[in-house]
Amino acid sequence: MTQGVERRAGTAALLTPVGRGAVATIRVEAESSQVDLSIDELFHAANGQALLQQPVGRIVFGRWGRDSTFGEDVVVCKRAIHHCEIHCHGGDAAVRRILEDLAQANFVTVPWQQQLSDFGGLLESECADQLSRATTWRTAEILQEQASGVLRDWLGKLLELAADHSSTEVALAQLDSMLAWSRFGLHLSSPWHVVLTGRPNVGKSSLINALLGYQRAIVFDQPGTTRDVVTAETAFDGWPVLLADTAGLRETSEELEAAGIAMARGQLETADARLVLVDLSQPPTGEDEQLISNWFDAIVIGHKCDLGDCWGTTLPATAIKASSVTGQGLDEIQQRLIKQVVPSIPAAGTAIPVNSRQVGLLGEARQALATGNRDAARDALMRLLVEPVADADRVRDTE
Ligand SMILES: Nc1nc2c(ncn2[C@@H]2O[C@H](COP(=O)(O)OP(=O)(O)OP(=O)(O)O)[C@@H](O)[C@H]2O)c(=O)[nH]1
Ligand SMILES: [Mg+2]
Repeated sequence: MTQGVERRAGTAALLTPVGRGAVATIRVEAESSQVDLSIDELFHAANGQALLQQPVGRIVFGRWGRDSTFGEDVVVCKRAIHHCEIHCHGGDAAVRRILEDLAQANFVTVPWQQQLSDFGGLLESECADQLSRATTWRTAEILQEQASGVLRDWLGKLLELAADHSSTEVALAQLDSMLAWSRFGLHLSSPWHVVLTGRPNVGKSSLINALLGYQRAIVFDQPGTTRDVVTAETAFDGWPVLLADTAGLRETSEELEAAGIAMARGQLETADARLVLVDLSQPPTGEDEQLISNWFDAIVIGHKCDLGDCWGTTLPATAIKASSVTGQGLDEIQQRLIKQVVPSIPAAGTAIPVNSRQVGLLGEARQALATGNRDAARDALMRLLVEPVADADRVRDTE
């Protein structure tokens, strides 16, 4: 082990997002109960007691710095015998100063994810990392559940099943049901991507604005208005969705419009769901019909239904008649979209992988178990809990 590692008193991590805020929080985690001793030189409690004497959970006001007369006002709370939180002014200077003082007291500054992983476990740290990216209560709740033990408990039971020869089938079934939530799990921290497409002027930009409830995209009565891909994030029924408005699809010799159309096609290929719009006030064209048949799993919208219906029975029976002017059909579009991207909702307590590393390792474990390689399956499952130290890190640690 390196000398630096031996001398280390612990770690300090900034919990609040980088940048200015009203209050910043620094979490200090000592490798022993040294958190009291090392911080006592730096923290002067208003109640005159040393940190060692302050009970766990008490919120203590005081000043920070070797010279308390010029110190920062802070609030310190011992959360456990070896870990405390320092709440200070949210500006960069106060945070930098406290972290520098802690570094002098041999508390290494680390990202919060690493601190959590060192002391709380890799799985929990990964879930918390995804939780910090969640944009809705609904997704945050599910991630919180994974972080608070659901994933770890499931894994513990699976390791037992995988070790027992007679339980291979059960273990495989468990892995399959877990892997079935992969796409869902990855979307808890990143929105489902929904692309609106259709011929020029069918009302794609108008519909994206109506769904968002504000004017995000330019609407104009001339075809070929939208060129770039215009995106906006929103949530339907608590599920995060990224809506993308694209250039109207048509043959064109205009270079700029053609570039927009190429981008639109690229977006369509990779989308999680597609809305194909047709203009009900105009008779169907070959381009409309081709779009509908190319994207057979898309939700078809018979748009501008307030202007009459030139389509009649040509409109697919499953299409939704909608109008961005009257608001007709907007609720149904949202419901249908959500049904498509979230066809089922996990019951409380369901274990769900939340990042691609977890999905990859579960896939590896499944593959290994299916081919009778019990050791490799166990290895992949164990790596969910602890990543082996890379060779380069091991060399550095022994220097
Ligand atoms: N009556 C009626 N008019 C609409 C509706 N939706 C859009 N429009 C009109 O249709 C025209 C084109 O709307 P846009 O939203 O710009 O159409 P677009 O599909 O984005 O057009 P491009 O960007 O050129 O491909 C505008 O004049 C809108 O006001 C609707 O539901 N009802
Ligand atoms: Mg447009």
